[in-house]
Formats: sequence, C-alpha cells, structure tokens
Amino acid sequence: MMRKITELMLILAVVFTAGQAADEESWCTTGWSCFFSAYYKFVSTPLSWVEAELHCQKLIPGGHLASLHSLEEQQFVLKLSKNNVIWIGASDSYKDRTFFWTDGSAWDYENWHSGEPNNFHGTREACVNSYYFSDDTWNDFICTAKFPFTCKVTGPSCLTNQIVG
Ligand SMILES: [Ca+2]
Repeated sequence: MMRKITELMLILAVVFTAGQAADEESWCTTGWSCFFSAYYKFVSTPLSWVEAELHCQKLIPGGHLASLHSLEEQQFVLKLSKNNVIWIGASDSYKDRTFFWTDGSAWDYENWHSGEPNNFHGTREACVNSYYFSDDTWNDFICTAKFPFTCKVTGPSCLTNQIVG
C-alpha cells in the first residue's frame, strides 16, 4: 500500500514538472520573456501612456504596463527593451506625487533620477518612463508623449530567466 502511494506521488510529481515546463515553453514561444514568475514583452511602436496600457491589456488577459519591484527586474526590463526610453506602469494621475502601478501591485520600489519626479517647468507629468536619462532611473513625463513600452503579466514560475526575441 505504502509503495503504491509512493509510486503515485512520484507519477504526480513527474506530471506536474512536465506540465510546468510545457507551460513555460508555450509562453516563451509566443514571444514573452520570463523573469521569475512574470512574463514581459517589449513593444517598439511608440504610443501615449494610456494607449500603451490599453495595448498591454488587449495583448493578454491580466496584462499591464510593466511594474518594477527591484533593481534586478529594472535591469532585466531595460535589457529586454534594448535600452529604449519606455513607458512603465507607474502614474500619479489620481493624486500628484502619489504613484501607483496599473497592475495593482504594491508601490514597494522606486528608482527616480536625481531631481525627479519634478512636473518639469510646472507642467503636470503624471506618467513615468525609464531610460529617459540614458540610465536605469525613472522620470515623470507628459502622458500624451509617445514612447515604446514593455508589458508584463504574471504566469507560471519559469525554470530559467530568459529574454526572447
Ligand atoms: Ca520629469
């Protein structure tokens, strides 16, 4: 009896592992790059911040502009985005200087360039881009400006972090 249970558990473990690998493979073949348990896609077509967010939402269920929660994730996204200035999923459109992520995740990391966010020259800058200063820092900017962008969606944990495309 005990041996049968052990065998069953082993079979289940194999099936689960195979399933996870298949999941990851299918995500990667559709052009999504994996970093731990999230998947990312760089879109080179410049759009306004709102258009970019809507594009991410239409691209895949649960998709949003990328939220960033560590320097490692920031650098992964920059590499994927080929060091373009990109919109990220941060905005303070609801209340000046109170930033949020469009995917609803916690505001637990910031990487502002020195002097940012600044509503430059008194112009309301309610949307956030990355690499504006040719480094990994952030800048608040006018939401109607058009930039490439990177989408993100949470998914199955990947076995290896990798950039696709
Ligand atoms: Ca600014």
